[in-house]
Amino acid sequence: MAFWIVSNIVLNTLIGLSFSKDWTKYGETVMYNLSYVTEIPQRNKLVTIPQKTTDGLYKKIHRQPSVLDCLSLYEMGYAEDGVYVIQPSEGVNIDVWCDMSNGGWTVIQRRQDGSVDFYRGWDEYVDGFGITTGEFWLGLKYINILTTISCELYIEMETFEHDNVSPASAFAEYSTFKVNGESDEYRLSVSGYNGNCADSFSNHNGWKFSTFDNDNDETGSGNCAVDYNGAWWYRACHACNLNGLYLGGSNTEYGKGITWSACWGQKYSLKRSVMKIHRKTGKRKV
Ligand SMILES: [Ca+2]
Ligand SMILES: [Ca+2]
Repeated sequence: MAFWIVSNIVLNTLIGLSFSKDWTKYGETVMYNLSYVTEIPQRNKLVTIPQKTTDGLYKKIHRQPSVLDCLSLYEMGYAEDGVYVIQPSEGVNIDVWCDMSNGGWTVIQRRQDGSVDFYRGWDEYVDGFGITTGEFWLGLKYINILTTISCELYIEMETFEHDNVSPASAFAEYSTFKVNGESDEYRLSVSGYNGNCADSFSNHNGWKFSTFDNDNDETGSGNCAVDYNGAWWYRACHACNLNGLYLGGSNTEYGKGITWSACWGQKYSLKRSVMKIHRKTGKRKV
């Protein structure tokens, strides 16, 4: 066991500490180098929170199980962006990327380099996939749990500098964002747009999630997920496709890329997109 753990640390170091969802399966038995373990006064039952150290290793920090999301951690004083474990409901421990710079946002999707394939089926979209430090989809079942408490959504979007398109980047935020549970096939509620370009998401409000192997879209036998190589709350079919193909800027594949049509049309695939949520009942950094 000890040897395996050491090997795992070495392996993680070699692969640049790609910090995947697999962390939680090591649970509380993980024995990282004790010099990286910080004990914090505890109440109640413990959960573990790994945090990246300056040398790239992860330390365990013990905390009480009131860590609903990144906002909880932010309010506890964690100020560094990075991977943390949260417990959005009892017995559900997941590692997430926390954007602390902007006040404790829980990131649910990130595209930035095309290193992760997002054209995947239902089960993977439910469970989540990718690398928490890189490109990933958190998972519909977790997004559902997180949004059972009233949340807002913030989307960051960025184009390729060399394309010189306008605007070069944009944000879109929604004062209401909720994803229903599996029995309702993760139906979307999104409204209350504010942003600095234009809204391409509100007209997906009220639709179920669709993948190439679970067609819940507004078309008949056609399947938007197949036609547009993504997975989304498709209608017939989309105004934005943030889980589309990483096509790297201007392209001829109408609607198949990472698109946000109201700003850049259906033939421009973004360099970067980040979707993150924030519980509305907590304090927010201004
Ligand atoms: Ca279905
Ligand atoms: Ca269909």
